[in-house]
Amino acid sequence: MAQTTATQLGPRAIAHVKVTDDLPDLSSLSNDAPQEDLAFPGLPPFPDDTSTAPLLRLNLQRLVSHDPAEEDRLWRACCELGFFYLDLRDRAPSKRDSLHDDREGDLNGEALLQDAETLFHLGEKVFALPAEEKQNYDFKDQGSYFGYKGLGAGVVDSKGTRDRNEFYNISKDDILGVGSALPAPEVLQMQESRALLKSYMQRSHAVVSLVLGQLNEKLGLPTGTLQSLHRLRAESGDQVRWVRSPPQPMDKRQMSLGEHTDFGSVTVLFNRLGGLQILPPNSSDWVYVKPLKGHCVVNLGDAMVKFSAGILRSNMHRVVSPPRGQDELTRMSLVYFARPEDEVILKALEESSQVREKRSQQRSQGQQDEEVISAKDWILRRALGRRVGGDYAKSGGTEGGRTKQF
Ligand SMILES: O=C(O)CCC(=O)C(=O)O
Repeated sequence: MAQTTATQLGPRAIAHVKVTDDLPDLSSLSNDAPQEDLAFPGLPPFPDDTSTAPLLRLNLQRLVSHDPAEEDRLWRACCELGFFYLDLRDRAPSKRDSLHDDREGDLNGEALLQDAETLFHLGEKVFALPAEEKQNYDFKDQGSYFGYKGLGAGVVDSKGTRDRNEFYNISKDDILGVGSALPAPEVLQMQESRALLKSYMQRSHAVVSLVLGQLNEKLGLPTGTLQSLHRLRAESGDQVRWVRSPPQPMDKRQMSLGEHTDFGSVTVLFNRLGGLQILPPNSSDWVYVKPLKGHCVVNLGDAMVKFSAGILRSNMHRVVSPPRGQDELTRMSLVYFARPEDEVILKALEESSQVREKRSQQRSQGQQDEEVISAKDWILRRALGRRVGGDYAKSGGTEGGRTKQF
């Protein structure tokens, strides 16, 4: 019998990350194994003998204080893998730490961790609603990807194989009052829930802005360029998502969420059980990303690939059954997807000489100019293409050939 995610929050020790050491081109990202106990209390341990992805472990406080070595590591992680851990611990909680404060721009890792933990519980309440009630909030037929998607209502491949997860997407614009409010179950309409979601969105967005600011600098873009395409209070497809995957029978396992690159700019992800896997560059072996307590996983999406003409990487990932020992549990994850503002055209930012140079190399090699498409249309096309009855062929992103997408 599946356990709920409440059980994903309790004590147990995990020794340390086993860093995969046989991946080509990633040597500079390996050997970053934490020596401390970063296990999730109460959960069966992530198995020590399972290969894990060589994500760099970056530290929020060091990035905030512009530690040059940490900024270099961020750049490397974003160019070589497009995925990294971010250690959110240790920052003294803000003095005005109330859900009712308006904290745009507030970077507070501990408070973000706390919001994420509380949101895991709220997510459980949403998924515990009767199936027919949840179904009222599936807005696919109205051309929206916000709201609920039932178990098996998405596809994981071009053959139309059904997914094995349910998820609920909540629009940032709805919660911040930038756009119109969508119908939602009562538990999400409560003032307390909306305040929590608002806090989590603002804090996640602050992390995203920090990452964008540092990438902006490394790309040599005019100050504030990337941040100006991702203003918190501008209309965008930013959303919070809970993903819930029940355990699968051992002999009938398949992907819970199909392989993909993220559609948007920067993703902030919290999970407690294994299941997320990435396909490292130049490798055909999928490897688990081991969840670490006190950390989120950050990854770049296709918009960053397009803005940087492929200098930055959005990596393929998917969700499968958790590894041995964790595979009888229901898995839940919590995601903040940051996307460019709706009207932003996804194209190389040639104000950067690095990007201009890269584009000129690509043109000289015969690569066509990119398709002219707004962030809104790109995300809609990709998200709805993965629903049952959608156009799967149109759901692809920049992964189709890193050298072809422009
Ligand atoms: O559940 C996870 O760990 C990842 C979720 C994900 O990749 C997605 O929702 O796009």
